[in-house]
Amino acid sequence: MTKLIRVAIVLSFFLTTTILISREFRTSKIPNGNKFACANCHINPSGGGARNSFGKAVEGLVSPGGFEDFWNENLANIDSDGDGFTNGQELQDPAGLWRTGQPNPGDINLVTNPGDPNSKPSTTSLDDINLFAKYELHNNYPNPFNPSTKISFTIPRSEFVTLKIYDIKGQEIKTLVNGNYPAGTYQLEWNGKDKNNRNVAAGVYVYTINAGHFSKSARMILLK
Ligand SMILES: [Ca+2]
Repeated sequence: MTKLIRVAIVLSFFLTTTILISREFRTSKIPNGNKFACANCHINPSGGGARNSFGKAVEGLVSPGGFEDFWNENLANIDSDGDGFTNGQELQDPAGLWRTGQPNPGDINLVTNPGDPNSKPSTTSLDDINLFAKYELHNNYPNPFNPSTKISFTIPRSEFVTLKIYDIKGQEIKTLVNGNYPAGTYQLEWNGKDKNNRNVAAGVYVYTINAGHFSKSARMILLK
């Protein structure tokens, strides 16, 4: 055996090992990973290949040296492929609570792929998770943030909605939403600019939604 072939064999062993560990790590951290494995993160439905939009969102949440759980409410709230259904809705775990090894919160046969815009939850699946059952102002993501963050809300029926951002003194900074919206979940992005399009200072900001009789506020932190 030539030295070159031996080097190639050793190299291929390490490459293969690295890929397998990487896949196992990622798929064990997302809901239903046992059933769908890489299909949730890759373009090829049988696993492997380039990452789809959900795979990219997952990868973006892995901290540089950290291997902590990243499936959580924030990732569940993102609509990776922009088809109007959050990752949590598509994976039958809207709150991002499910962990590998725990009982599945939804019907595993109704789980769709949050990276594929052609894969949408069925009507049955949406009924099961009671999609628009209540008013909700979801946590912004990321938080803390710089330079921008996403804020989403859910309304169970058509409402006139306002969503405004205030500084810690209660002064209005920006109106993100002001209009009629049909039932559904919506996501806005705040770019850290005030109503005059000026960058605001680092600090704590409050966002408040009013929709019908529903009102809720939450805090977020702009870091610079
Ligand atoms: Ca989606």
